[in-house]
Amino acid sequence: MTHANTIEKLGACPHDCPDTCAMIYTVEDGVLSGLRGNPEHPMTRGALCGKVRDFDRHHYNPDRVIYPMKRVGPKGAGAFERISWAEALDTIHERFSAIIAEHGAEAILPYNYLGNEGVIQGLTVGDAFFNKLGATVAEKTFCGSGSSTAWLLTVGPTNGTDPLSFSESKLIVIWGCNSVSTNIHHWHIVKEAQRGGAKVIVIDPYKSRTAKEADWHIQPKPGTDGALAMAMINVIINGNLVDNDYVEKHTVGFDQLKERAELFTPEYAAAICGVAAEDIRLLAHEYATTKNAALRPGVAVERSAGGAQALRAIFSLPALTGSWKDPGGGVYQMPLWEFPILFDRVCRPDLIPEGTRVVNVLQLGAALNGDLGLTPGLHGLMVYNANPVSNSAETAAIKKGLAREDLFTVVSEHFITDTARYADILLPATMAAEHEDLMFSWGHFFFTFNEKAIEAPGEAVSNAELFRRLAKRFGFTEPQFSMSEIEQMEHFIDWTSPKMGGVDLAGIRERGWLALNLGDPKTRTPHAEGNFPTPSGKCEFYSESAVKGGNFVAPPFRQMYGAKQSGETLDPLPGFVPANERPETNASQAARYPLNIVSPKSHGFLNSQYANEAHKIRSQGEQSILIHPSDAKTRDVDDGSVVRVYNDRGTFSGRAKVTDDVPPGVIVASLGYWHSLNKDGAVNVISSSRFGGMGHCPTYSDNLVEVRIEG
Ligand SMILES: Nc1nc2c(c(=O)[nH]1)N[C@H]1C(S)=C(S)[C@@H](COP(=O)(O)OP(=O)(O)OC[C@H]3O[C@@H](n4cnc5c(=O)[nH]c(N)nc54)[C@H](O)[C@@H]3O)O[C@H]1N2
Ligand SMILES: Nc1nc2c(c(=O)[nH]1)N[C@H]1C(S)=C(S)[C@@H](COP(=O)(O)OP(=O)(O)OC[C@H]3O[C@@H](n4cnc5c(=O)[nH]c(N)nc54)[C@H](O)[C@@H]3O)O[C@H]1N2
Ligand SMILES: [Mo]
Repeated sequence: MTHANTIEKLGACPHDCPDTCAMIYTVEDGVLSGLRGNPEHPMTRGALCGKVRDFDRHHYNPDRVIYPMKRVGPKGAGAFERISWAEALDTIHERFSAIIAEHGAEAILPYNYLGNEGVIQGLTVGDAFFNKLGATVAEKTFCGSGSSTAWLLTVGPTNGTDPLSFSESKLIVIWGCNSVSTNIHHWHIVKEAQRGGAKVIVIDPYKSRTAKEADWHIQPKPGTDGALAMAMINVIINGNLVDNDYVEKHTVGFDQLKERAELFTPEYAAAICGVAAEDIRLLAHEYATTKNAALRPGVAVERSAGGAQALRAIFSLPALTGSWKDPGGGVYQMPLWEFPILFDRVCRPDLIPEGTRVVNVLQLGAALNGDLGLTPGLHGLMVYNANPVSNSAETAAIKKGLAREDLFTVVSEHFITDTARYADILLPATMAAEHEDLMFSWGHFFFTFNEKAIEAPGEAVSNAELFRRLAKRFGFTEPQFSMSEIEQMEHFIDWTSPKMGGVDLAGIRERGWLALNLGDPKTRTPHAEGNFPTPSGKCEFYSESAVKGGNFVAPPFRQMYGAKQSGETLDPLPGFVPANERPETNASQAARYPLNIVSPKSHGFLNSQYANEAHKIRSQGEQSILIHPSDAKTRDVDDGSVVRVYNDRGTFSGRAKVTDDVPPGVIVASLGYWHSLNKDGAVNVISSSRFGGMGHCPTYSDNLVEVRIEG
């Protein structure tokens, strides 16, 4: 029932998730009274996940930060007092200016990620401001950077297979992706294909929700996918399952790949990854001999030392078998390259002073504690769209660094998160229904518009408004610092791109979304005739660019221009790289810490978001530690025991769930729980900040720990 003052606004989910759902907000007398999925949207089809089904309630959470505040207790205690916006901006201006005068602008680091994913309010919202300031350039490689580097080297910046094309697939390999929880709208399509006779294979070290729904679950040890994929290549080549015509016309480096793969017999790979040689043969055979065979690797594959190299091997498979020729063949990865966003206009790399240093924010703890040898050291930090104490690595070191009395920290947030507790100045940020945004997607081919539906509570401002205010206070006069959200959309998108199909901003606002003009998903085969946007125009098994060297962290994870280039070189071919922390590679560490921990996403949280809401914690359950009965037995752990997980980097606790969903030697603890609300700490205290190789990706699946019963 609606009444006279009820209106509807077209919205878009702001979260860092491949699905980017189109929503419809209901507003009654200026109050967000409900929302639902937009049934018109071809990909998200009116369905919302459990996390945002009550998104209206999230907006009215009484714990929200709605006024600027300053810290009044010790760092970390979370005691704040309201101040005015003028005082907040003056304090930031004064403290940043003093740091710049004494140490130079590089002593300031912006730390931001994808708390909000919009083109306007998201990852890149503060880049132009901090570039103008001359701050250290932040390299942000939490997610997708290793897989993107692998993708760009192998097939170039192509969109790959449309997720909607999976309706045509006859064999679907979901590799290191828990689609049931993390990509539900793709999962619906996979399920439909499965009901229509497609075989679904899931490759995951443990029996995830998705693995439980598979026709076949293959269980490699974490971080060993490279061996498995190279063995598939070996079987395909030696079994004469190669599409010779496709390989000849549309690939480079077949002979070198063949040579590299020779070592990886199924027996050799089986000893590394723990999958039986017969199963590897069968997997390769079924993949290569089924027409319309599709691959869906998740972000999780990259999270070990060899993850990105494994992904290069995986991305090579459809060119070997010619599956790019079939609708619903090929690979669905992260189609973010396809969106005609003018990142140079958004980020303004031209404003970066020549030679400005780059710091990778996965190493925030080491950077703050003086362990990276940075000169100048860091004296100012601004965190927005991010919660490093929950989501970064080596978080005990981050907390120690954030507690430094001489560090001036600004945080813009919805809530007093584990990170916000350390802020000197805490600023209130709007939620999605309170601002305008345009969402790209890294999981489908649609732009989605988010209309402002209600006024912000208190004095909360959008990220774009925050940086407008900061730019004004610092006297920056570049035109974009005074553009409204809508003006920025006009300026940041290449509206003339053929992919936009002639639709303008008004057109997107009216409908709520726009399908990029990339062809009918039922028949689409983007690389049937090769046409890979690589330097050779072919699928590059062997990459000349890898040997030449350069900067392999793709934008927008790092703004490439102006900032110092790393000039590294990479292996020209895909392959297997053993994990950093592995019994075979570090015996003394493994003797003390014999268990591999995997820390995937929680079904009921979005990274660390919602993990502070009682009803969301109730439905997700408290922090659990999945452990195999044999590992539990040797440690006197019973189902339901409170256990402590630890290594040299830190310790956290949770409740044991004794289950053979995990294999012996592996434990699973999901991400998101807040330190302040959990029993003690959370999973990333044990995570290493060592990179996983290509693209400086993280190593969340590459950590050894021990478990003991608490008390
Ligand atoms: N162990 C382990 N660690 C991981 C991962 C893992 O799988 N395992 N995954 C990694 C991955 S893939 C990712 S993407 C990162 C995610 O890391 P983050 O991007 O830090 O993740 P979130 O918790 O989604 O968001 C961070 C904060 O942004 C705030 N926020 C949301 N919207 C806005 C806004 O509009 N304005 C402002 N100012 N703030 C806002 C939220 O309140 C939240 O506290 O975590 C990484 N960490
Ligand atoms: N519900 C929910 N959805 C989300 C998010 C969330 O926090 N919650 N976060 C969003 C974000 S930022 C991202 S990046 C995506 C990530 O989505 P996914 O790519 O699905 O990532 P995860 O859930 O971390 O891990 C997926 C699976 O990979 C497995 N895995 C871990 N290590 C390895 C390995 O070495 N090899 C193989 N083969 N498998 C491995 C894990 O056991 C897990 O079951 O999800 C997005 N969607
Ligand atoms: Mo992510």
